[in-house]
Amino acid sequence: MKLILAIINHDDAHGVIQNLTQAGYHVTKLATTGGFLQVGNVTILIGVDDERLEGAMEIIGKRSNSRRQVIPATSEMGMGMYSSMPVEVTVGGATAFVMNVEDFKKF
Ligand code: 2BA
Repeated sequence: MKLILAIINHDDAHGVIQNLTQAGYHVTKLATTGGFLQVGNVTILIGVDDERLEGAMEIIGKRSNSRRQVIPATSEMGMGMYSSMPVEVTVGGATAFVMNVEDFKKF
């Protein structure tokens, strides 16, 4: 069994979760915040049998779009620091980690 931990852009999260659920995957959604942009994103946890891993990754990849995002110079970058110029970055798609699950039980 595997655990997928995927960080998804807030705007794509609804579609990704809907498609995963329709395909029979069990999904847990967490409200998270990116450390760099300090903007809300969505992290999903999916426990899957090995043979269903590829199917879940395919749905996540298909439903997540990368986009350019600009943070204005007035935004704090953390620890009281401000960028002197607006910063533009390409934000995924989705960033997905796949972990081996040693044991899984439901009580
Ligand atoms: P943020 O940390 O807010 O990062 C947003 C985007 O800013 C990143 O997009 C990347 O293009 C850029 N970025 C992040 N850290 C940077 C840095 N130190 N220097 C320059 N540019 C930087 P993505 O890579 O697509 O990441 C989107 C979100 O996914 C991230 O939001 C973070 O919440 C998460 N993430 C990405 N990679 C991760 C990782 N290795 N571990 C944990 N979370 C990760």
